[in-house]
Amino acid sequence: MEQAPKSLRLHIGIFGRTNVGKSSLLNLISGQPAAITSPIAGTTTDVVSKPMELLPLGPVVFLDTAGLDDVSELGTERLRKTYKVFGQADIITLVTEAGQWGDTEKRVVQEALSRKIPLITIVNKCDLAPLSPEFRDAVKTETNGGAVIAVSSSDPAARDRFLNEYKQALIEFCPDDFLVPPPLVADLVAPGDAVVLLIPIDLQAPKGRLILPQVQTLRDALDHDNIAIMVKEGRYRQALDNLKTPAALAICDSQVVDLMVRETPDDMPCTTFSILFARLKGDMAAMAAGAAAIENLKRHGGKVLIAEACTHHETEDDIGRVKIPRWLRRYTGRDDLDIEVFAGCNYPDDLNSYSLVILCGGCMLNRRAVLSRIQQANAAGIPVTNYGMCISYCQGVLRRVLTPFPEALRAFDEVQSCD
Ligand SMILES: Nc1nc2c(ncn2[C@@H]2O[C@H](COP(=O)(O)OP(=O)(O)OP(=O)(O)O)[C@@H](O)[C@H]2O)c(=O)[nH]1
Ligand SMILES: [Mg+2]
Repeated sequence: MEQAPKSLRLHIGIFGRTNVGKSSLLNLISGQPAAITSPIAGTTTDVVSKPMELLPLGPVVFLDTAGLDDVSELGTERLRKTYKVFGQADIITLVTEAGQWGDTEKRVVQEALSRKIPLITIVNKCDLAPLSPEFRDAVKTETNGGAVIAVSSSDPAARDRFLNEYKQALIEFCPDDFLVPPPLVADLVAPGDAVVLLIPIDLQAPKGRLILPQVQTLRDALDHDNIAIMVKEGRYRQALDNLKTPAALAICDSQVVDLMVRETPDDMPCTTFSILFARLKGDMAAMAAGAAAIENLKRHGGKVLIAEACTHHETEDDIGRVKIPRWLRRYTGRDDLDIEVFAGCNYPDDLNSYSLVILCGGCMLNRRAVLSRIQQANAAGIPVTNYGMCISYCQGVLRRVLTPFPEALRAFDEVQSCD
């Protein structure tokens, strides 16, 4: 995590009056005493910089500043340093208290709006004065619809709930640049390497074309100067045998994953389009850990949410409505598994009744939307995975197709070893 270059970290500037609890908020978020706090106004003098990893968002750095209303002798110098942070921040967190909205808060909002930096307002010390709906609405109006979150930052018990709400707001409001996805295959193979793509052409395959994940992966391989070979699963072995230099990677549609794994030499990396998309659109490690939680369904049963992003025409052997439920029931040996399917924008607000959430590959969703769904599941403490990972798990080959991704493999093994 410490290796992530600074420019790729989301810089979050924390601003507000002296003594409002900016440093206490930083300490609550980081879960450690990163900044000195005290009841004396003007405790923070220099900017305190705290890098951390905020999953599923990624690497961030918090910049805790001196109060903007500091009128002490050294105040001018402190103000100069604080103002510099406006120039570094990708997102601004304004800390205030219930009912407190004066020149300082207006100045922060003005800086944010004029620099087009997204703003999240934290109403702190809610143990002393709760956030009223009227004040929440007033802040929303003043900040042009920015997020408003209540907290009591001196209370460690408030951490989980607050962090979940805060992360959801960061995912919603952070600039697009910080949602740039990792590559599809470029970091897995070298230019000139052969990559074999296994594409089943079954009844579900759309007439006359390939589906988006296949096209995107093919394009990525070509962009990185790979030799891309596309075959139906029946020609996979022949394609491998015909190559003078062994292929560096095979990628298959999850529905033929057991065939690919059976026919791929042990020392050749292989994976699935779904796994590549878990990384491209969301958080691969979280989804690998989520797949391992299918084991709990075997033991305890439960309710499963299948969330499909698009509202395609339902087919006889529909992946979300028919095939995945069938695989899950067969693997867990539970015919009574309660499976609910939500499609399109339809996504439940409350996930608490579910034991597992299975998202589709998300080819029609952007990274922000998938991360938001993952964070919602994380917040509810519900494991989350995707279609392809679920299929590979039920076929007993997920570990094999995760091997090109050590971090995801670790997350998967950790859950398995806890069982
Ligand atoms: N009751 C209550 N006290 C809080 C809360 N958050 C912070 N405090 C107290 O408020 C005082 C100021 O907190 P700091 O975190 O130092 O505030 P700051 O905004 O960083 O202050 P400066 O660095 O001086 O600008 C400390 O005594 C904290 O313990 C809260 O949620 N509730
Ligand atoms: Mg401080």
